[in-house]
Amino acid sequence: MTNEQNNHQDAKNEQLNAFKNSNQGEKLSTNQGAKLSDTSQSLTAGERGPTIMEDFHFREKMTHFDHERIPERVVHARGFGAHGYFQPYESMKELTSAKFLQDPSVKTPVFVRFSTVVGSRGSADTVRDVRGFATKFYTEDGNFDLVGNNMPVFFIQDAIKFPDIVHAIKPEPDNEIPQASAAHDTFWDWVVQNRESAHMIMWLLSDRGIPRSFRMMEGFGVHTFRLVNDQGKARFVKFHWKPLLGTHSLTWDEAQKIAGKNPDYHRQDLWDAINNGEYPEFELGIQVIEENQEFDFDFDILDPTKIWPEEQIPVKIIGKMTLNRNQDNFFAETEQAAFHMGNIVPGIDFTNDPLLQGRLFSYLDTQLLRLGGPNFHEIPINRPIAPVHNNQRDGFHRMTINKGKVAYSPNGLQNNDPQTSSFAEGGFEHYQEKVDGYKVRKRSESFKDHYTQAALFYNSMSEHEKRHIHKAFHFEVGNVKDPKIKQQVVEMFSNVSHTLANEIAKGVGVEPPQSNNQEPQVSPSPALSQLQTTFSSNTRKVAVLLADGFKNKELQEMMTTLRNNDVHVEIVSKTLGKLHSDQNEPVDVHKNYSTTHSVMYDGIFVPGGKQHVDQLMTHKEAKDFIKDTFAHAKTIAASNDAVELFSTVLPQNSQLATKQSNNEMFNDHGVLTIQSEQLQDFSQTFLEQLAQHR
Ligand code: HDE
Repeated sequence: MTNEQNNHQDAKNEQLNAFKNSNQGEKLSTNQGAKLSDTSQSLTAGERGPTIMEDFHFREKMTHFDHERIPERVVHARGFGAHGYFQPYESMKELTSAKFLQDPSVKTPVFVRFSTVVGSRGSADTVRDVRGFATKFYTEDGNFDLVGNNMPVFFIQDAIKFPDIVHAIKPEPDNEIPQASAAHDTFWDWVVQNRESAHMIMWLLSDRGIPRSFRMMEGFGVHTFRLVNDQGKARFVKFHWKPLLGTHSLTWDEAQKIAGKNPDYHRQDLWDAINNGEYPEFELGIQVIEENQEFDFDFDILDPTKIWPEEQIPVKIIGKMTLNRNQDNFFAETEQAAFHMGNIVPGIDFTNDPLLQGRLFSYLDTQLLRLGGPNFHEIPINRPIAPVHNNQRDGFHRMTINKGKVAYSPNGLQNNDPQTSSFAEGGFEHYQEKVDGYKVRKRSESFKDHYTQAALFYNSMSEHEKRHIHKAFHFEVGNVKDPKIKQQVVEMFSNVSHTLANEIAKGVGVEPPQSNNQEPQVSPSPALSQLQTTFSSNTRKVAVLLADGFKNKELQEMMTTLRNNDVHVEIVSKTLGKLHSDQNEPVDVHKNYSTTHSVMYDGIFVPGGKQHVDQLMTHKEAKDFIKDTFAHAKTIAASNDAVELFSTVLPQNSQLATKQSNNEMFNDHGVLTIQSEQLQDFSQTFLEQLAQHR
C-alpha cells in the first residue's frame, strides 16, 4: 500500500486526534485554563459557614455537570460505535461513480453505530428488537451514511405513520411500562390496525430479533436506492451487510437471563473483540435491478415492506468493512454521531420509496434538537474528511472562523467563490427521474399485498426456527391484556399461515381463527433461514468448570486446542483465586459462579480428576451451569471422571452416547464424552461442534 492510500485510511483518525485530550501528567485547571489549588472543598465563610457566591470554580464545575446530558435519540437511543475502514473488492465503475467504490486499494474510514430501537439509553442489549446498523463512510467526496437495520423490511410503507408506530411500541404513556419491549397492548393494537406490518412482525419475532452479537448479524439498507454511473445511467439497488462470522442468535431464555446478568452484553462483546484484535468484518453486497425491469416483479420494488428474494435477484459481494478501533470516548463519538439519509455522495441517489422520502426529512431535524443547533456537522465525529466551503454561517457553537466579508452567492467581490461543480467535476446532480401525477394522499395498489412475503418468510424457516416464532408470539401476544386484540392477532396471521395462527391461538388462550383466509402459495427462499449462514468457532467462548484435584493434562490439551483456534476459554469455579490439579499444579480462576453464568458461554468442558468431580457434584451452581448449557443446546464436553457428573446432572433421556468412534462418544445434542487421556481428536470434535453454534 502506498503512503497516500494509508493517509486516506487514517485521515479520519488524524482529524479526530487533533481534538483528543488526556489528563495524564497534567495540572488541574478551570475551563478558562486557570490552575486550581483545590477541587474537593467549596469556598465557605468560616469552616462551618455557608458557601460563598464568589466560588467561581464551584459554580463552573456544578453548572457544567448540570448541563452534561443531551436528549437521547427518540428511537435507537441505546447504541454502541466503533471505527474501521471499508475497501471495495473491485472497481464498481460500471455501476456507480461513487469514489469510495472505484479502487480496491483505497481504504475509506468508517464509523458504525449498532443500536436497539425501542429501549432507552440504559436498557439492556439483548431485548427482542430490531437492531440499527448505521455506517458513516468518510469518503473523499463527503460523508455517505448508510443508515440500516438488521432486518431488510420495515413496519410501515409511509413515513407519516412513524410517530404512530413509535408511540405504540414505546412504553405506554400512563405508567411508562414496559421498557424495551413490544409485548404490550398498544403495540399489538397498532399491529392489527396496520396490516402492512405483517412481514416485519415475522422478522421481529424470529431469531433475528435476538442476535448473539453485533458481529453476527446482517445489515440491510432496507430502501431501494439508485446507483448512477459516470454516464448518468441509473439502476435500482439494495444494500446488504453480511457478517463473516455468520448470522447467529440467542435463545429467548438466554436473552432474558443475559439482560439481567450483563445488560451490556453486546457492547462488551464488540469492545472486547476489537481490543483482542478480532476485528469484526462485514461484506457489502448489492442487489441490482435495471430500470427497464422496474415492473417485472410480483411486488413493488419501491415498497419497504418487501425484500428482493436473493434467489431471484442475487446479492453480489463488492467489498468488505473491518472494524478495528474502539472509540476513545462514548459521548464524544457514539452519542454525538449524527446519521442522516441525506448524507449522500455522487454516484448514489434516492428513489420514491415513501418511507425513504420521509426519513430524508426526519434525520436532519432530529439532530437539530438533539445536538442543539445547526453546527453539529462540526463535532469531530461528524466532520467529513472532504473540504467544506459554503456560505452557511453562525448559529450556536460555531467552531469555524470564516474569513472575509462575502457570505452570499452569487457574488462579484469574491469572483463567485466558493464555486459550484458540474456533474463531470464531481458535483452532485439529482437523478432526473420524470415524475408526473396528481397531488393525492393515496397508496399505490401495488403496495397492497401484505401477506405473500410474510408467508414467504415463515415458510422458509426450518422447523426449529418456526417453533421459536410460535414461542415468541406466545410471549409477546401472551402479555397483551385485552382478549379482543389477541383474537385479532390470530385472525390477522391466519392470512400468513393457518398453522401459525392456530399455534398463536393455542398459546395465548383465544379461539382458533374464525375467518376463512387463504394462505398465500409461495415456494421458500432458502437464503432467509439462518441454517444457510456461515458457521465458525472463531471467537466463541467456552467455560471450563473446575475444582481442586482436576487432571491438568486433560485441561491443558483442551485449552491448547481451543486457544490455538481463537476460542476464548475461562475457568469458572466456586471461588476466585487459584485451584490446584491432582499433581498440585496451579491454575488461575477467571470467574466464580456469582460473577458469571452459563448464558455467557457458547459451550462448556469439564476435565477428569476424581476429587475435582466429587466436589462439583456438591456444587449446585456447577450442576445448574451444566443443565442450563444443555437446555440451550450448546456444546458440552466431559472427559473421564466428569462423564459421570453429566449422567447425574442431565435428564435421563438425554442419551449421553448415541455414537461411538475411537473411544469417543457424542450425540446430536452436542454432548461429548470420552474415556481416554488422549484428548487431541476429542478436542477437535469439540471445536467442530462449537462451530455448529447449537
Ligand atoms: Fe430511523 N430514525 N426512522 N429508521 N433510524 C432515527 O434519527 C425515522 C427507519 C435507523 O445510530 C432517528 O438520529 C423515521 C428505517 C437507525 O444514530 C430519527 C422513519 C430504518 C437509527 C429516525 C425511520 C431506520 C435511526 C432518531 C420512518 C432502517 C439510529 C435519532 C420513515 C433502514 C442511527 C436519530 C444512529 C434513528 C427517524 C425508519 C434506521 C428520529 C421518520 C426504515 C439505524 O430521525
